[in-house]
Amino acid sequence: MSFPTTPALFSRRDVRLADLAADRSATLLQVYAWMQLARTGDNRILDLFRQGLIRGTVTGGQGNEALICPLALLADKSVDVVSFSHRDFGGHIVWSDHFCDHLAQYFANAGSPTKAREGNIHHGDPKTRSLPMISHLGIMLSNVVGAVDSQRRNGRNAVGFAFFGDGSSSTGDIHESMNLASVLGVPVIFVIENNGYAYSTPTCEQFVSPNLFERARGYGMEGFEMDCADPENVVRQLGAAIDRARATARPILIEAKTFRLRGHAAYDTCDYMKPGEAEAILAGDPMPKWRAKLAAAGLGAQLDAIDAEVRDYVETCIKAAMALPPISPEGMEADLFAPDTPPMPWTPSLDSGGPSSREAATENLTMAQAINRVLRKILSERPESLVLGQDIGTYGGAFKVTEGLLKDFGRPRVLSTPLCESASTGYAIGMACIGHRPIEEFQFADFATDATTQIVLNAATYHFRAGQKVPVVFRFPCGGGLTFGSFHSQELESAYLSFPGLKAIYPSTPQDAFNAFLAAYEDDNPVIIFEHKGLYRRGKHPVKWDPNYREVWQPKQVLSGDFATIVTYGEMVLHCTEAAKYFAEEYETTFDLFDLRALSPLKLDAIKASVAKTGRLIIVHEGRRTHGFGAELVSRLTEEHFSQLKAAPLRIAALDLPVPFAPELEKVYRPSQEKIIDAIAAWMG
Ligand SMILES: Cc1ncc(C[n+]2csc(CCOP(=O)(O)OP(=O)(O)O)c2C)c(N)n1
Ligand SMILES: [Mg+2]
Repeated sequence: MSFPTTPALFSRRDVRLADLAADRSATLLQVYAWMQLARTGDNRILDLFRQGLIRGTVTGGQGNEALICPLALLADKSVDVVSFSHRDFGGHIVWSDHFCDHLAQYFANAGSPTKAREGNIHHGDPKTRSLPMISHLGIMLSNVVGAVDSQRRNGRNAVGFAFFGDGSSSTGDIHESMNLASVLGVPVIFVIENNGYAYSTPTCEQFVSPNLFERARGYGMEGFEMDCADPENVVRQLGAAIDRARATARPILIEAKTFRLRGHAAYDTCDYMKPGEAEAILAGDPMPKWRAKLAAAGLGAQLDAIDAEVRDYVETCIKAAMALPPISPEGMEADLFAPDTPPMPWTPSLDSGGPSSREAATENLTMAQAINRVLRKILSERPESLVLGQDIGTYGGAFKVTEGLLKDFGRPRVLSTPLCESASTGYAIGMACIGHRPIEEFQFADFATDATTQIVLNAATYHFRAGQKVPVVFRFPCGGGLTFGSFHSQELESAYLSFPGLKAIYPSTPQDAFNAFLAAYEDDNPVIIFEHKGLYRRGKHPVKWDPNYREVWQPKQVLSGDFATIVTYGEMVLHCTEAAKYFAEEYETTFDLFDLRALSPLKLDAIKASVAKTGRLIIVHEGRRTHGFGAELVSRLTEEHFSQLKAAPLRIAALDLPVPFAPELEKVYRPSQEKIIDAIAAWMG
């Protein structure tokens, strides 16, 4: 795409404190020029929205320029990490890319950096560590923490910038992220853009203590207030803070007093304000005041020249960006997942030359041991790997699956996190955006619900909306039968996999678990591994290095027969195998039995062929029936062979209840070998 030549005025995107000392006027004019470009851009975007040429909505940054332009100019854009918010158009245009790229994002045409899959300011530039925001406020903070930590682990002296408004300051993720950054010692500058309102809600309805920056003390970090009426003041205060964060590797909280000059968004009439209030806010606009100050200092002619050049440049760029062709839907489905990559060069043995290398060809291991061994292998052979989760270090995890890893690989590669599922997950996502490949353990799969936004809306959508690979493995210890009750026993596959963009494997044997980790680890997409807790120590089984470990993405035929096709996964594979053996012995009735293994993407060809052969289908899973995974399987497996079916498909699943606690109740709730036999027998009629 050929865009208008960028004027010399905008050829420099950096300002350092030393520049102010060396040539104060030139430096302030440079800051002014970028602020004027941001303001003019924002104003014109608003006009174009009102003309119906931009869709969705626009949340203008008018009033925020004096914060965001100096900040982006001061950042070291060769190493630093940022995630701009919905008021930060000025930051985007300084950080990277041509002004037209940012406009094309609003026009949602072929030039859009998100391929028009995201609207207005939901873009970034992952290749320069500008992490595109999702709407959910607060979510991006922990991504910045993880990305900065990734940079620093790779020897780059990076600082991060994470933004939130006075309203967003009330979310839980803000707290989790600041605490995490402080505990881990990650130098992120958390910037509260306090503009007095969140949508229509004034700060007095948002929090009680008037000084948000004072929260910093509670997190053990420095905090201060910054008046953004004077950009020179911002350059000086912010520049010094960035230097401190970089030198000390400590986070800082800055409460920036900024302005929201145009209400919340394009459609906001501000009628929730007191009479005259909106006008008073507009009158407080720092831009004309600062301009007058600079003009009074003798820079009037230069300012006039800048204003004229900005006006022309913005109009030329709008024309160029508007002239781009409309977006094509081509490739949209293919882009959901990052493409497959070649296998990693694993040592062809269970272990590696790591701290506990053993050369045995085959060993008998429990599933917990197999996972421990494969984590060791990954940590030994892949320097970009790390494992994280609650209590996974000295304690070895709630199920002792990570036992001994801390001793052998040390912190921070084996990282016990504070109790903060959302921020830990966001941290892992941020690391994955930079080049690390984290493996995150949830203590129980149930607690992943606290990280749902990070998993299903952030990680899972990243490649689709930004072309960014997010290689994270999420370990979900799941399933019931252990008297753990409603909040420690659930099967969550249908909930999570109803969102696009996640891969998932649910192994039923120690060998498959070993293989699943290698296959998931080297995948460039977020992958959930469901680990049934009841299988962790269900006997020892042979495990060996399997060069075909990627076959775990395909179903495995466990038994062959002709009466019906049984499809299942997880612990139910064991129950179904026993049930099928019973029918073979007692009734001379045999089944094709498939262990699905990969729940996403579904690979159903072999199973469809089996259904075509047997004409009967039985789905067994431990999760609940309604909206359960079986509904999707039945539909997909019968739609092609519906008229050839000899019987209605049978679904065996849990009751539509929370998982009850007492063993007598849980037995009734969950499928068991006996219940599977009874259900099939009744169905056979
Ligand atoms: C978690 C979440 N809840 C609600 C919204 C809808 N929303 C978008 S912006 C906004 C107001 C945010 O206020 P503040 O954090 O002060 O930022 P400002 O818009 O003032 O810059 C709301 C409620 C959202 N994006 N995310
Ligand atoms: Mg606000």
